[in-house]
Amino acid sequence: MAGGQGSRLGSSAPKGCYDIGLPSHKSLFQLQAERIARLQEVAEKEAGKPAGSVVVPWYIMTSGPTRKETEAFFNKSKFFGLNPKNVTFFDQGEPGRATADGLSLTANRAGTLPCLTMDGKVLLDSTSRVAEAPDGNGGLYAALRAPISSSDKSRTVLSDLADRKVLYVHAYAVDNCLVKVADPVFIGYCISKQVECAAKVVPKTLPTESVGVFARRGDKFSVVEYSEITKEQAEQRDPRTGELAFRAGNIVNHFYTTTFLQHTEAFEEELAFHIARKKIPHVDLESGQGVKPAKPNGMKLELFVFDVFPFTKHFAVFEVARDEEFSPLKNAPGTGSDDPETSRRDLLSQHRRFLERAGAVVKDGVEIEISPLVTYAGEGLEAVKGKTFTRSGVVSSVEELDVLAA
Ligand code: UD2
Repeated sequence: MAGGQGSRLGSSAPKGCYDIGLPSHKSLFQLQAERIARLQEVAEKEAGKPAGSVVVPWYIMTSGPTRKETEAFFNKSKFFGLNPKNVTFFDQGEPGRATADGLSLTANRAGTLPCLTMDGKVLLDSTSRVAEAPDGNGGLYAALRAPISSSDKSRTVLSDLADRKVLYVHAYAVDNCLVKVADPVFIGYCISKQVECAAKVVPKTLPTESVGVFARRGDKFSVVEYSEITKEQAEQRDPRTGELAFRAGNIVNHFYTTTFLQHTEAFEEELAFHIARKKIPHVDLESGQGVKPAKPNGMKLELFVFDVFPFTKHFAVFEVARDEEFSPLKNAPGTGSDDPETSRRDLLSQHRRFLERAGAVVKDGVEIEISPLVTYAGEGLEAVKGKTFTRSGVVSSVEELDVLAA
């Protein structure tokens, strides 16, 4: 899911293109692409299949102007070594695609929704156009059914998954530098549990952390978003342990069976629109002049990707370690949390742990970045056992680790 506008980060480029300042200066997209490449290789070795025979297809959802820039970035980077046939870009939708009959209030058709004033009136973007915004990451489900390209209307993400006989899908937020793309442990767990949907969670420790939390509403499990939970609920603690009562923190890391994704249309109209109060540029109806508000002046309507969970019969939650799997890039440099510096810090400390777990010593202050092409989750580093690293560096092969440790 890479359709967010990334407004908090303050960068105009699509988030996946962002350079978090690693020694290699790899973008988030490159890290994810190389994890896919490594995973295909590990799967081939495990299954005793020839090189290049295992394919993990990658579907990237963009919205509005980020589509063109994202495709250009992949073309310039030669798809980071992946076969372009296995990388598909698809649109969540773009502003201005409201249907001919005026507003497409059912997000399915446009991937966007009109922006409203605080009392529910439609805002105009220009004297002749309604102000719109992407309809939230819940727009994913309709986007999976929309034609991928204007040339072949019949080809959609769902039809491509069916053609490739893909049974299971891993969906994740582009902004998490630690994301284990298509994590075989998570997918294996979900298959063993025979669930239709699942979500990875990390233990929430701060009541104010901007993550949704899993909770039961009636007899259904769902996620209560951080922007909608009450202060009391967020601060409620388990009397036995003192931990937060609602501590299963959602990290936009979900599993689906392809079958489930094919059926979401049946209940999609029941998905609620969530209100986000934001600063929305618009036209002043009196003067006809454009207005750039200094504080939130209107409402954006969003669909949330996790709102399908209550519609499942079998659902699982899989808790993972935060330092191994979750470091989102949300804020501008220097913010101090969920920013490029914390992403860089968390990725490099994970690589340090990979080396130490493999039996190496890494001197304080030494930063070693290991390409995902070498290791997906710390495997395959036996060669560093007993070695000591005193110099920082970026390594793209096990041999280069040897040189660095010398
Ligand atoms: C999301 C989760 C929140 C928590 C948090 C952790 C949802 C609804 N909320 O909140 O529970 O897990 O992340 O970081 O998932 N996106 C689109 N299209 C859109 C809007 C967003 O593709 O119209 C993508 C966006 O590119 C990103 C992901 O969805 O990859 C999460 O979007 P966000 O960063 O705006 O969500 P946030 O941080 O408010």
